[in-house]
Amino acid sequence: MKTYDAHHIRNIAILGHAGSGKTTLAESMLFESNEIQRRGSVEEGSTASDYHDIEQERGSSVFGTPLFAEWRDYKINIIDTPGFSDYVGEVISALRVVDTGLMVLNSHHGVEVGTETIWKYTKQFETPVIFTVNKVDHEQSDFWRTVEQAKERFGREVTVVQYPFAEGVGFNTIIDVLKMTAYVFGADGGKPEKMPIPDSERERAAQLHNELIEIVAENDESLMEHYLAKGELDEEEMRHGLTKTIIQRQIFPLFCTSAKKNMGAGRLMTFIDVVVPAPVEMPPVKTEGGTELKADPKGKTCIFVFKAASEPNVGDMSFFRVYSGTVAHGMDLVNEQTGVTERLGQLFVVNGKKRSEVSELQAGDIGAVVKLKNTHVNNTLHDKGLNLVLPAIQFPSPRVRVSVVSNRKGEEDKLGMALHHLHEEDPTLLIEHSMELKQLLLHGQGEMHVQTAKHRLINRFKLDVSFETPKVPYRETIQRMVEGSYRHKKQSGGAGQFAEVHMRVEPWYEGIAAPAGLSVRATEEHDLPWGGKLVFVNAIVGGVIEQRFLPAILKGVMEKMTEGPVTGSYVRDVRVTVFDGKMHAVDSNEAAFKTAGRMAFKDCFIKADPQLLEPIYDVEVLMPEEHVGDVMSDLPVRRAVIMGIDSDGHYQVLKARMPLAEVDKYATVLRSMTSGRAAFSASFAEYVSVPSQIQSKLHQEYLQHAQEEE
Ligand SMILES: Nc1nc2c(ncn2[C@@H]2O[C@H](COP(=O)(O)OP(=O)(O)OP(=O)(O)O)[C@@H](O)[C@H]2O)c(=O)[nH]1
Ligand SMILES: [Mg+2]
Repeated sequence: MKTYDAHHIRNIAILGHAGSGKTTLAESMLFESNEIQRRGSVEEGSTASDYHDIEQERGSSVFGTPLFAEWRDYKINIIDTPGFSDYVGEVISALRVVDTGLMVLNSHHGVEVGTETIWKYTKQFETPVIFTVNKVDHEQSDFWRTVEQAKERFGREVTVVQYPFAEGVGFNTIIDVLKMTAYVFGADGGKPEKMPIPDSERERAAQLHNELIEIVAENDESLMEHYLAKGELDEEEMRHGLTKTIIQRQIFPLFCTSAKKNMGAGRLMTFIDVVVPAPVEMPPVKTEGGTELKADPKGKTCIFVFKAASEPNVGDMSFFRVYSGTVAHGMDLVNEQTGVTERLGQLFVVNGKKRSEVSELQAGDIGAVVKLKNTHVNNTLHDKGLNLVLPAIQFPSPRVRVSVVSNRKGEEDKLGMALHHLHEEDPTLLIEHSMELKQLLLHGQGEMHVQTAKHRLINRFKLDVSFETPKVPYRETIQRMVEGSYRHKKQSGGAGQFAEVHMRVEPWYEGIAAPAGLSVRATEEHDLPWGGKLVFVNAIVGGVIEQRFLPAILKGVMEKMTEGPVTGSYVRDVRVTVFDGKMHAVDSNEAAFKTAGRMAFKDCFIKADPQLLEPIYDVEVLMPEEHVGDVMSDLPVRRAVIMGIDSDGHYQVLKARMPLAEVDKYATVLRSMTSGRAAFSASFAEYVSVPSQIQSKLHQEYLQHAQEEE
C-alpha cells in the first residue's frame, strides 16, 4: 500500500445509537472501495468489523474496530464504534484520535438516547460531525421527522445535503442538494446513475441548496460578498467554506443512506475525501506542556496509543495515531510515561482482523504495531530527546459492580492476570481487591459490559468463573451514649493475663463538646480510611492504667471497628473515652489491654443503639417522555427517593437517590423497562441509615453466617 500524507488521510469514527446501522455502513464502505470482495452482514456474523465471536453471537458491536477504505486518492481511516452505552469507553477512545464523527441516525427511530449521550462527547472533544440518516429503505422510515428531531436536539446547524426521494421499501433515489443531482441506484446498490432532479422535487431541492450555501457563506465574509454578488458559489468556493464551517461545528451536514441495500456509501466517502477536514486542516493538538504538534511528516515523531488488543489468532497489538513525524519499522521511540525505549516491530494497517504490513506511516495516520512490551493505552511515544505527553483519554467512572469468583481452586492468580489483561484492553473495566468486603470486584459500565468480560474470561482465558452480587459496604455507628467495662483475666499455668478497662462510647459528630464530667488528659482524632472518624480520649485519673497501655486499648478498639458487631462492616463516627480501669503488677501486658479494649468496645457498641448505614447514590436517568411513568412508579420498589424531574428537549431527566444495593441491578432493570431507550449515571452521595427491619434482617444473617464459620 502506498504511503498517504496528511492531506490525503481522513480519520472518521462511525457513531450512533445501537442498531442504527454503523457496522453495516462500514461494510458498505469497505465493499464499495474494494477492500472486501464480498459484502457481509451483521445477521450472518460476516462483517469485517464485528469479527469477534461475542459480536457475532450477539449480532452487535462490542469493540471499536479500526478499518480503512482507500477511496479515490484518499485513505479514510474508520473506527466503527459500538452503540450500546455499556461500551462508551470505545467511543471515547475513538473520538480522542479521529478528526470527524459520522453520526448515524436510524430513520425508523429518529434521535435516540445513545445519539444524545454520544453527542455530548463530540461536544466535549469539539469533534466536527456529519450525519447520515440510515435505513431510509425501512418500511417505517421517517426521514423528515428524524431531521426535525436532529435540528431540535443538535441545533439549526444540522443541514440537509441529501434526502431520499420516496423513502420506504422501494427506496432507490437520493436527491443531493449540494451537487443538485439525483442518484438512482440499481437493485444491488453500489454505483448510482446520476440523473436530473425530478420536476416534483426541484423547488424543495433549490430551497435546501440555498439554505446550505447561506449557512456556509454566513461564516465567511468574503464568501458572503461573493454569494450576494453572484447569487451562487462555485464548487471550489463551496468546498473551502464547507470544510471551514465543519471544523468550527457551525454546520453538521446531513446525508442519507441505506447501508443494507448498499446505497449512498460511495457519495458519502467522496464527500469525506473532498470536504471533511484533513489532519493538516484541524487545529494542531496540544501536549500537556502546551507544545503544538502539527501533522508534519518531517517533524519530530510523536505517536499516541489509544487501543490495545490481544486476540488468539491475530496476536497482541497496540493501535496508535501518528501526531507528528513519520514512523517506520525498526524505529526507536521513547515512551514518555514508562521511560522505556521501545523498538517498533512490523507496522500494520488493519481492516478488522485482516492486517496488511506497511513500511511507514506519516503524521495524521492511524495504524498498529505488534504490542510494545512496556506500552499501554494512553501512552505517548516520541523521538529521543523530546519531552512530550499528549493528554490522556478520560474514561467515565463505572456504574455497576460484580464479585468475581473462581470456581477452580488454585486459579486465583491466573484470574488476577486475566482481569488485568482485560483492564489493559478496556480501561473502563476496573478491578478492585476489596479488603473490606473480602471480594474481588469488577466494575464496569453496565450488565452487558461485565457479561462481555465474563465471556472473555471463559472463552479467551479458559477460566471457570462465576459472577455474584457483591456485598454492600455498609457502615455501623451508634445513636446513644453508653458506659461499660470489661475485665480480661486468664490464669493458666505460668504468667497470667490481666486488664480491666472502663469506657464511654458515644456517637461522634462535628463540633461535639468534650466528654462531660470527666477530666480529659489527651484526645486523638483519627480519620478512618473508610470514611468518618474515631475520636479516642484518655481520661484516666490517678494512673489506674499506665500510659503505655493506652495504645494497646486503642488497637483493640480499632480491631473491632474493622468488623462491627452488627454485620461485620466498618464502624465510623464514634468517640471512645477510657476513664477507669485496673492493672496487675505482673500479669498486665499489651495483649491483655488490647483484648479488654476490644471487648469493652463491643459490649458498649451493642447497647448503644447501633445503626447500620448504607451508601446512597445520586442517580440520573435520561429517557423519552413515554417511559417516565413506568420508571417513576418503579422507584419506590428500589427504596429510591425522587429528587426532581426536568425536561431536556424531548427527553426527561429524572434525578433520584438510590441505595447501592439497588444501583447494582438498575442497569438491567432500566434496560428491560425502556427497551434500552434510557441512559443512567450514578455517583456516590452519602451514607444514610438503613430502615430498622432491613437492619435486623442483615444482623440475623450476619450472626448465622458467623456461627456457621465457627
Ligand atoms: N432496513 C435496513 N436495515 C439496516 C440498515 N442498516 C443496517 N440495518 C440492519 O440493522 C441492524 C443493525 O445493524 P448494525 O450495522 O449492526 O448496527 P450498528 O449500529 O452497528 O449496531 P451496534 O453495533 O449494536 O451499535 C441489522 O439487522 C442490520 O441488517 C439499512 O440501511 N436498512
Ligand atoms: Mg455495530
